[in-house]
Amino acid sequence: MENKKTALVTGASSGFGKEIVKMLAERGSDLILIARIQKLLEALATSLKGTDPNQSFETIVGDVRDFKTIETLIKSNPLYNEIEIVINNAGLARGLSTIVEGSLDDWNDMIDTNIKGVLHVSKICLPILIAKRKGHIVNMSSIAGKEVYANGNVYCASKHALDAITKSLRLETAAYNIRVTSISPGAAETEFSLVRFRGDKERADNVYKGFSALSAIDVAECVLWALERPSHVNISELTVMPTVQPSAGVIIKK
Ligand code: NDP
Ligand code: 8X3
Repeated sequence: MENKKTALVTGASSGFGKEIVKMLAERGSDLILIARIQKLLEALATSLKGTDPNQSFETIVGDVRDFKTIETLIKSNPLYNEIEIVINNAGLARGLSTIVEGSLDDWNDMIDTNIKGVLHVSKICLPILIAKRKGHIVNMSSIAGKEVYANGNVYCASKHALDAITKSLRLETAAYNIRVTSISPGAAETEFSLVRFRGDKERADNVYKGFSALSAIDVAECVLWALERPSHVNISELTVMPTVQPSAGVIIKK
């Protein structure tokens, strides 16, 4: 990055978000970390402290689905007016089933988090970036936003919608010199499958057996690379896949 910047990262407590936070902290950024589980968030913030006495690590225990609450929490944070980078990373899949057998609660969870959560946080932070006439929004999409796979229906739809939101944001913010990037990873080994299968560890572990999945670090490095381009360069879209995953629903396992 061209100089030290303040970044807000949603879904900061685990997986991609956690690695993005660590890399940004190493580069001297002040950070606002958002997730719902306080213990994990605070453990991460504590582990970051001490790298530089002048750095600030703020935590917000909040749910991006709840606009009113997250708006109050973000706007009252001491770093709010300094935000230049917004990483919309919080997201999840719930279940893997046909539409006829799908759970309404699972659909609402995915739509409210992966679509509305990004809209909420963008709406809250954009006025700051617009006023500064600079900034960078990075949305964590997925290969599921470009293709569909069997029984992935609503998760894939949520990420397709996110890609539409990202393109719309780009149209709305280019005049203000704001960059908007979409990162679309394939299968990456994080807590993602454990969440998708509601704590069924054996089923989650099986997803990653027999091939080298992406790591959270692999994906975080892509985000940092996009952030670190010069300010006149916008990485619009970046798709990153395991070598043996040639498309969303195909993984060549040993
Ligand atoms: P993890 O489950 O490891 O991390 C998800 C993070 O999001 C956690 O910090 C979680 O914390 C937070 N989160 C979830 N729901 C909410 C919410 N409503 N409000 C605030 N925070 C929330 O998954 P990943 O790191 O793998 O996933 C990150 C993003 O990457 C997601 O958008 C996912 O769809 C996407 N992705 C994942 C891929 C993969 O294969 N792993 C591939 C492509 C994209 P907490 O539960 O405490 O709130
Ligand atoms: C997660 C990627 O293909 O495992 O977004 O659903 S996939």
